[in-house]
Amino acid sequence: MFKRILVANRGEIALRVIRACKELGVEVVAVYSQADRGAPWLEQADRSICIGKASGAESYLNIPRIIAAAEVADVQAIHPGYGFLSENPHFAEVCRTCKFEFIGPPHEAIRKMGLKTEAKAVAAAARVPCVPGSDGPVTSDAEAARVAREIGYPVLIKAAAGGGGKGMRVCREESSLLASLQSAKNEAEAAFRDSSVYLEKFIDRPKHIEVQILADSFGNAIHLWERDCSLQRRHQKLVEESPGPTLPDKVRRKLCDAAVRLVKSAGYVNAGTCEFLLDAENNFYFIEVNARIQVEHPVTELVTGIDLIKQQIRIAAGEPLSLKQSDIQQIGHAFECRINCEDPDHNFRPSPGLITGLRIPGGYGVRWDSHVRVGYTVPPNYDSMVGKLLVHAPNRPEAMAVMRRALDELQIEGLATTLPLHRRIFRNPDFAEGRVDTTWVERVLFPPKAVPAG
Ligand code: MV4
Repeated sequence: MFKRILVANRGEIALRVIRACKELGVEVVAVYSQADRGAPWLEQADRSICIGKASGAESYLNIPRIIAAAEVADVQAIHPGYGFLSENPHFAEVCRTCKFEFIGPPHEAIRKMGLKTEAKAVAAAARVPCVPGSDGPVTSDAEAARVAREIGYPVLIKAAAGGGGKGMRVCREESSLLASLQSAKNEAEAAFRDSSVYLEKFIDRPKHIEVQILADSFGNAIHLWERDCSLQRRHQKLVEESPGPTLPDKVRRKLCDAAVRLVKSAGYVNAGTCEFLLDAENNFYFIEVNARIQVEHPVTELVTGIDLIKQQIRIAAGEPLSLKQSDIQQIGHAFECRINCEDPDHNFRPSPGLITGLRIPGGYGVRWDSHVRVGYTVPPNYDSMVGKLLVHAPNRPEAMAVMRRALDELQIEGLATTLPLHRRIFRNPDFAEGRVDTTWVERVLFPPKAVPAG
């Protein structure tokens, strides 16, 4: 096992990694930006090192600063958390070159999975169902028109280097295809400096199901069942759960086995997630791999009883997986609400600032993963998540009741948060029946305002 690890992240996930290290008996070094000087989670680290100014580019995204801190602190490994440098293949490669273990996949696997058409090709070769579409990026307007006609409209144009919805365009008929292609390419070039795009059949109102996997460096890979992350607004997830409600057991098993075949054939190592779309007939289609630990990983921890961060660290330290597939049971039901300091009544405008009051929920089946406390000022520089409220209960209705109770217990004063929206969701009859998809929040909770007549 490592003697000392550096956490190249901040906030909730930095604290999550610090806690795992302490339990493993590993020393932990935190880095922080000037905006995070004196932040609460830094007290929990054995040492903390300032790496620069508030902006991400000058701190948590600055590879030379982070490597310098790792040298100074003499660590053996670096945990990137999520966001920031977590899926940057260049950073993973620099870590290796500088003789630090990167606690994540090999840089080759990150790079390959970052190219969405490459990931789809690996999936197809592993007999994993993919959305019908172009083989790789489209190379001409004529090819795009031919493929679109073959798969049938509506089609979705996606950025090959993308993910998370950037550079996506729905196209409903051939007359608008070339204009849609051009604007998707422009957006892809601006966002990823790579204008390549590919085509897929547009799946109407899909659910978003993802499968958590763990793979070691000896060719062993297992899944830890699925999460349903359909509840999102503008590609920002609001609620995640496991198991997926309404997912038939037979489909669940096929989906999870497909994810394991995919990561095995990709040469993937460490923790990762395979994302699928599920259509109204319960057909599933692979869309992409997330080559990192995700925000919602504790949902899986609650139903499986496995600490995913500790597993990541053990795998990076060269240990073989001590878990067999048959050890991994999905027990009861878990939910996570992401609590952001954003105002849902004002188009989710950010609401950073001083936390003047805080009542943290507790009791049976409740977990609060957060880096904030009374007197802490949420800086405006980074993402706005102030905490993740999780619950676990024997079944979905009971888990919903625990979540309603915990949401009512939780009070955050001094800034606007998404808490009132979560209270609404957990009292919604559609949600109670699992009758939601990736378009539900925007269609049902925030319908576009009717244009006044006249
Ligand atoms: C799709 C789709 C429908 N059909 N692909 C959005 C982000 C990226 N990860 C994939 N996304 C989608 N791909 C086809 N062929 C609908 C979405 C989508 C979505 C997917 C997952 C979670 C939320 C979403 C919200 C809107 C659209």
